[in-house]
Amino acid sequence: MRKPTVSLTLVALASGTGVLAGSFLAAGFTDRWVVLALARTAFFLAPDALVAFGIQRLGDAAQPLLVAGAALAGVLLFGALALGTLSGGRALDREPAETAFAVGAVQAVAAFALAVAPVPALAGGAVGAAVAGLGGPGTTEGVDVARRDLLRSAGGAAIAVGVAAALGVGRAGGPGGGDDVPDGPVEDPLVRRLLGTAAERSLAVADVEPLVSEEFYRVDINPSDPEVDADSWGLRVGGAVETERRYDLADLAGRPAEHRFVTLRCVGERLNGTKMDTALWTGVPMANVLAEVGVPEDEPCCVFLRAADGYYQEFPLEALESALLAYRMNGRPLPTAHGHPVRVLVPGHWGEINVKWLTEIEVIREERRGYWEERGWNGTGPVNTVAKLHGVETADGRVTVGGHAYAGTRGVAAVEVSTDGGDAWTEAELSEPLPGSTSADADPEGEDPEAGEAADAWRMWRHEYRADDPHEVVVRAVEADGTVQPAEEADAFPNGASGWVSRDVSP
Ligand SMILES: Nc1nc2c(c(=O)[nH]1)N[C@H]1C(S)=C(S)[C@@H](COP(=O)(O)O)O[C@H]1N2
Ligand SMILES: [Mo]
Repeated sequence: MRKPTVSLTLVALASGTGVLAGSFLAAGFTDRWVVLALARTAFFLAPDALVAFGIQRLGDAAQPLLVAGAALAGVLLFGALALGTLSGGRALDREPAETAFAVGAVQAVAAFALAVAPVPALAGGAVGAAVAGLGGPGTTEGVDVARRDLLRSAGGAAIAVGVAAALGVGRAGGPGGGDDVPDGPVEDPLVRRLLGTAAERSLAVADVEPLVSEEFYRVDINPSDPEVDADSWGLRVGGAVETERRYDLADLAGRPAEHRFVTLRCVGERLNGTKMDTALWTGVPMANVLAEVGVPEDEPCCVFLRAADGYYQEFPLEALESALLAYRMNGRPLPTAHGHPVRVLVPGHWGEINVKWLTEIEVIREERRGYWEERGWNGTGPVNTVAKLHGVETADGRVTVGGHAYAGTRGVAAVEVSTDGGDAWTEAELSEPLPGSTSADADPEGEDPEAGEAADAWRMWRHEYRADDPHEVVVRAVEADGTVQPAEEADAFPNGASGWVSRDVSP
């Protein structure tokens, strides 16, 4: 066999790129796309320590890097398959079309083996074959021909990538996307009223989101969301219960529902990070379901939750008792990104146990470790109290600072601000609490469907003052029982960030 020429290698790599493009055309940004299948495989094979390192040190960059690495691996893998087949075809003096077909066939088989999705595999193979055929071994050899082949195949790959990208943009479930719910006004008048109240109670501070987040953060163990069909979805509630039961969405939707404003915060976020958000969630109180399955007298300690993306978490049964099985978010069906069709919301606890794409709740008698606890985190308990500083406005010697404060179910009673680095403290203006949980059957025009205070939601704070010189602003929250947010600083790993947020301000 002759040594593959440089041009043949490049044609093969272009063909490999074509496979990724073709597969993307058919699959979009889902697990059926070979790149995400590769990323997922790498993620599952990677040692836990590496995964923990990636998420702690790289943060939000970890997933794009993983996808980019997987794409490179994909080009090399499918390119190598093309190169082998092209070289073989050349050595055996096969017809170019026949060789191109063989390239596509080999690539399609490999793509299928990776992603177990026939249509994207075939689409990938077809584009891989087309690119190989355009630039593959011609009938004549020589530098000029090689260059022409190369240009052709590079052009073919570029077109394939371009078309795939154009079609893929806007597809549901893309990175950071997943806003697959209808736009337009919210239909439920009660939800509209509650969201209106949240908007009214929000304080205006530049760069600070209102009380209901406009963009809700997301944290996922996988580069793409699982696609769970709401009609065939089911939740198994079993283990140490009196009667095991299975619920489908209609079962849940047929029960008395509640609207709750709930804040989520990720244990992995920086102290003044942005992985903390609030939404109005609608769902069935977990207590309702637990009463039906019956928890034995001798109170098992814990629950183990499983999800459609392979995620699992364990935490105390007691925490689940006040949880909500949520199927709507801000008046719309739960978006794919946030756990469609059902996720759990556990009052006052770190985001990680608020399992999305929930499929199973097992009541257990002995402790087990959850996904993040196996990786060294300690995030199954209540959240740390925090006051964040995200807005700083300065104009003519007037400074306005503001942000959100959250203390889980302990509640925020006050936020204190220091403008001299922590010596003197003043109470900041605080937003009125969000309304408490509301029965979804309440009369939207009724007296007061929003009496009470949200049990697990943040508040906004704002402070305006005069300053002419650079200074350090420090902010801290005070819980409902008077406890001041601890000053001791700690990184997020493993117990969640703590300390007072501070920032230098130059008027
Ligand atoms: N099934 C599943 N649930 C999950 C996760 C996940 O990766 N898979 N991430 C958890 C983490 S670490 C956090 S902080 C929250 C984030 O919820 P959000 O993505 O809706 O903001 O979801 C939790 N629930
Ligand atoms: Mo998290």
